[in-house]
Amino acid sequence: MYHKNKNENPPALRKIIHVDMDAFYAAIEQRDNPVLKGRPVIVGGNPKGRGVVATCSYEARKFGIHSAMSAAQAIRKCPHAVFIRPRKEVYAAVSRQIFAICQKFSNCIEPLSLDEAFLDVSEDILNLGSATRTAEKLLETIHKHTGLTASAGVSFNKFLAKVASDIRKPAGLTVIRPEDAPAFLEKLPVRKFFGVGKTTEKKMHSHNLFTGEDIKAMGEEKLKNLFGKAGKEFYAFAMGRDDRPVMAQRSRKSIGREVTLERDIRDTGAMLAILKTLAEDVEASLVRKKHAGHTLTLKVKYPDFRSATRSMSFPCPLWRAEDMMEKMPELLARTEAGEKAVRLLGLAISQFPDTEQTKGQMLLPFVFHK
Ligand code: TTP
Ligand code: MG
Repeated sequence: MYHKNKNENPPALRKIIHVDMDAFYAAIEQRDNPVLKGRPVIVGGNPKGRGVVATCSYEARKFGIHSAMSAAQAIRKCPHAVFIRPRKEVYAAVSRQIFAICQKFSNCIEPLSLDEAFLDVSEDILNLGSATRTAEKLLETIHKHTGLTASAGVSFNKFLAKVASDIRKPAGLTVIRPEDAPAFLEKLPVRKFFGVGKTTEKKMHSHNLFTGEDIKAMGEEKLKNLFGKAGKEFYAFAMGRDDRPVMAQRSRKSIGREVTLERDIRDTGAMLAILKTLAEDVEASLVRKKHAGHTLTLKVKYPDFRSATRSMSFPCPLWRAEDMMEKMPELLARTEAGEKAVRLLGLAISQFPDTEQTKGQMLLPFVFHK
């Protein structure tokens, strides 16, 4: 018998965005020096020495130039390319600016490099309605604030989101829905699988493994024998399974309070009364530290010790208990509190405008490009 009860629903699929800037270093150079727009630009080490290409503009890629190629070879392929030495400080500052933007779209962000990150957007903190819309808005916002383009992939796990972001580069968005994943994975060349480099690709080819379909057909046991633990993963990926969580870096600074209740309670009115006292404590602490934050998070723990957090972000930083409480019924309604009793309640304010992530923005003027 199936009860229409939240607890018994299968766990919802996650929604993950992978965002990656286009020709990152080269695009910054073209942005900062308009003469370079539309031209082949190579950012890298000395072509007269042993320098290598860090990256190049899409115009230069047409000549077969790519990252890690020797700079000397790159110049031979495209003698009229403009060669530029990296300005790492500038790239790092733009990177911080981009991650600060990402933080407005998700409370769970895993930066992978200067120009790339995963965002878990299962929770729709901006109420945009869908992960696709969130990704569109993210790309738009990055472009508006930095003048640079990025590409994004949206799917229900990290592997698929990352593969997707590469499909329509530059300035592209690709969504792989659960129902489209099997067909997509079957056609996917093995080289695109996470963990498959040149060597593994060769070995796979020698065993007649060319696509996801071949991996699936070989089966887990045989793959494990051939590739060890990685074989098991390749099989899982081919089946559309990848449970790796988006690992938010460093616990972001937050100020919060929580309380374990003497008795479990089910009455939401009573919960709000307790939350109000916690909010007043948080307000006092924020005032003492001269802080205000963009994100309000509610935490509840149920009698079975499972817990849930729900967040909301605001354009203006919050610090008053009154403002926190105005939103609290809505946050509480997004949990199972009430239908279920709770044993712990907590709330926190985070995303302070003066955190490390946003400090980086000060290094560069926050220019709004059309
Ligand atoms: P990538 O995202 O791999 O490349 P990209 O952003 O230049 O181009 P794409 O549009 O294909 O994403 O790397 C990000 C930056 O990292 C890149 O601009 C320069 C730097 N980088 C190196 O310095 N050396 C390397 O070998 C690679 C791959 C990147
Ligand atoms: Mg990139």
